[in-house]
Amino acid sequence: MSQIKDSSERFRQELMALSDDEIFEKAEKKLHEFSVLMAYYRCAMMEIETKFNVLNEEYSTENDRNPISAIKTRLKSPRSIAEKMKKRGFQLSPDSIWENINDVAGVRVICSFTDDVYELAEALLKQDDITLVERKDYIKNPKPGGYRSLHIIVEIPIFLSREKRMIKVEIQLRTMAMDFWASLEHQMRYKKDTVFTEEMADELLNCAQISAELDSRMNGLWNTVKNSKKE
Ligand code: 0O2
Repeated sequence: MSQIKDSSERFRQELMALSDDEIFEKAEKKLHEFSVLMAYYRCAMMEIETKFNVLNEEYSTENDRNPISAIKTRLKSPRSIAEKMKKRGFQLSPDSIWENINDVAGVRVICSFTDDVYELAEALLKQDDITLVERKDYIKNPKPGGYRSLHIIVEIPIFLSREKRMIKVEIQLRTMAMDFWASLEHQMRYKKDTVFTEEMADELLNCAQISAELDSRMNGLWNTVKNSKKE
């Protein structure tokens, strides 16, 4: 932390020595670098979204069903990037964001069944332009609050006119039930000007267990349906 304080102080002193025009020029340059970086993340996010749309299309033609009910993409806001960098003690610069933040680009894939979550993740990871950086299975090991999802961080190349760049994207794969719980939990837990008590947290955890039970039963039923044959 003291390193950041020192570099902010140095930055402040450097700025004080500059004219208004020079400050404007410096700010414009940084803003441009940041916009370029965000454009790279946006491109990588689009590529991942397309890959899942292709897989969904293939399932639809081969198995007559769509395992994906929705795909959502989001680019982390500049404020939220800045807060994360500050919290982790990193300097706020495009290079540092590039090196230290894995979830600037986020893709959420909402599936029908738990089996679909794992099948889609494996199908993506098998593709030869995808590199797995990190995998966190919060379905097999839910978070203490009850959150469930499969998180994978991957690197994917984007091809620009003069170069190829490897970009990190965080992918969250979950069922509709997991998404339902996570969306409502987020609304309740982070509602401004309200208190979130231990009893409320317990009730949410209870709801997460009911939702996990529902997923498990639906997945079991789905396997029975798949294996049944018409006479
Ligand atoms: P947003 O806007 O949703 O992206 P990280 O902070 O990602 O570097 P961490 O804490 O190990 O490191 O990440 P984790 O827990 O694997 O994944 C963080 C993201 O997962 C969150 O992103 C949420 O999207 C989701 N998530 C994790 N835990 C919970 C939870 O308990 N409830 C809900 N509703 N979502 C959760 P952000 O950055 O919080 O925001």
